Amino acid sequence: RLAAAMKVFSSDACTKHNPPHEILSGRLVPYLESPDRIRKIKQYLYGQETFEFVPVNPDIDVISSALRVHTKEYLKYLETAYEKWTANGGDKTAVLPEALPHFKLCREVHGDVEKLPPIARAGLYCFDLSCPITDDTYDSVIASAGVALSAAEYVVSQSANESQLGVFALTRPPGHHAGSSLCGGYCFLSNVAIAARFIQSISPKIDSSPTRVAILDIDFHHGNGTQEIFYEDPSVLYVSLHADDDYPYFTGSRDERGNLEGEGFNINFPLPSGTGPSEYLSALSLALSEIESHRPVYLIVSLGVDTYCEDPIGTFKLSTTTYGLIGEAIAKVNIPTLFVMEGGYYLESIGQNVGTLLKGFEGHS
Ligand code: OKP
Ligand code: ZN
Repeated sequence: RLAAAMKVFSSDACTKHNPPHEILSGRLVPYLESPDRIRKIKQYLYGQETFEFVPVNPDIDVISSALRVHTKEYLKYLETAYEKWTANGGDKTAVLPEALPHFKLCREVHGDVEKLPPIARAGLYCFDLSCPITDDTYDSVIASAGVALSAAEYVVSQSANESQLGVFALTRPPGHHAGSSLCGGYCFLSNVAIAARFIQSISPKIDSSPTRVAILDIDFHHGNGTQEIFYEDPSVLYVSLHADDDYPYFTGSRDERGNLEGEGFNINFPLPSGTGPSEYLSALSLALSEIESHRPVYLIVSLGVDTYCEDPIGTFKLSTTTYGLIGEAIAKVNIPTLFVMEGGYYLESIGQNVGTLLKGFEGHS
């Protein structure tokens, strides 16, 4: 087959969000999810002939697409939080919650949340402290979703011409921890979920049922947000490989299998700390057979490379070579595939690891 370059969608606005620090294991450290992450990936992919950079489609309505996944209240909050916070004396650096409505603190949040003081309101929409909202955050999260949407549109438009089509959405901030009205784990909007719903909205329905989509999440961490969003939906299969004893700690077990009509359409593969290439590739092959049984029309990959041996917050032992094999294994499913960037924090190798996986998929590793 002719070696056409893989399309890479990106947006400069994805680098704007840049909180100065976070608290990691009790230590105040520079924010790990930095704009340099995607600068490094771009730098590597630019140096390869097999990638072609494409800007986003400005005509896509990102907000309406995000509203298929997230609540109106949450989106409005993300848009206005910084302004209201600073107007009420909050620090100019970023919005960060002071109190969280833990279920042992209160059974429910009473009254009109819009009337809560901005300092209090911040606690309603996050499950950890890793999502500071700066003056630039909203622009970046909308741009990030726009990148995923533009790439998704391209995948659908080209799917008739090429079955083994692969497209890369270079999103940042990442998305797989974000729920329908919840941020956490550096994630604000669920880029992958927004793309999945968009694909279903623009692709022709077969027998009036929604187009089957599968999501394969290979980030080191469990994608609790993606799981939550599709938990009762049989049309979107969620399959995740992740560390069993790590962040976000309270989700990702094998017995989380979906609910109601969605039962059986959520499949978790928790793996032990220290997992190396051969154990990882065996689990991946089980995950891919589950995906094939679902007979999806499209595959979306939540692509994290924090499974790399040198990653500062991961404990797996994958090598750059392993990523080429992962790409090859995914290509064997042989359906149009949208790769969406998630985590990966070892800057020296992040570009090479992402690029090697994508080249493995394209068959020119
Ligand atoms: C995001 B992704 C707590 C910080 C905990 C968050 C890790 C998020 C990983 N303040 N660390 O899945 O790569
Ligand atoms: Zn991760």
